[in-house]
Amino acid sequence: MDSTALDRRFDFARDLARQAGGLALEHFRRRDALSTVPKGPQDMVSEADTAVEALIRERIGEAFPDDAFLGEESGGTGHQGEAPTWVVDPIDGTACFLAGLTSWCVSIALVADGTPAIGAIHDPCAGELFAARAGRPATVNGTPLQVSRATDFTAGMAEIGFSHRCSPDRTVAIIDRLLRAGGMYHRSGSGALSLAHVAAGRYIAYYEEHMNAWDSLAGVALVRGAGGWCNDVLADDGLSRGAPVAACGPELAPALRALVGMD
Ligand code: LIP
Repeated sequence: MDSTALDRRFDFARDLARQAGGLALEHFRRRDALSTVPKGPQDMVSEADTAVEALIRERIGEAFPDDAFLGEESGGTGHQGEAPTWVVDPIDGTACFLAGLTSWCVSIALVADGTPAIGAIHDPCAGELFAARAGRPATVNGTPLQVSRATDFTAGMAEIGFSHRCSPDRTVAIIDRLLRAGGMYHRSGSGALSLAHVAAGRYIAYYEEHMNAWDSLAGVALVRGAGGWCNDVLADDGLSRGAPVAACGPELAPALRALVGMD
């Protein structure tokens, strides 16, 4: 994709993330009245998720009708991966959202030329808009982001995501190894927002055994735009199948890959 076309989409994505976050926040304030549907253990979808995704999908369709779309709640346009593809989680951290906790966000990514070229993550409760465009520094509210320079796990908290799409065994073993290495784990409930916080240097690392593309791709763009390392989550048909996700600053990457078995 040429630079001008990517710039247009980057400007659009940040504006859309702001607008979608505002709508999500309106629903958050009336969450007790929202209708919800269970999708699985610890996994719900609410009318807020569907309304926010509908807004995002409609605006993208109007602005870039030839681009493809893949959303957590409404699925794909059928040609995702062949054309520039928008990958969207309207509310990442739905369980936290519905519980009245503030650890949730709107996550919008664009995959172009086989890589997460744009990431926009809006945390309306914190008033933070994280943005990444390939080839430029990632930012939060316009300020450049810098990943942690930690060289070992004792230097801060590692965010460990989990969902009941997986067995607990592997994640429990990784947490055990992390603690025995002098590290500390944290789980926020929003993988996208946690990856944004890795990009900001607030967590020294992130790992989750399986993340869907709409949960991970915007955060991956942010981590890389902040000078960090992340595994290739689009390998092995990751756009449709999801993937394990590991992310951190460059100095910690060998230790993180060894801890989670990504050597
Ligand atoms: C969430 C993911 C997170 C995972 C949570 C949940 P959702 O997505 O972002 O990585 O650990 O269990 O799946 O369902 O809130 O959009």
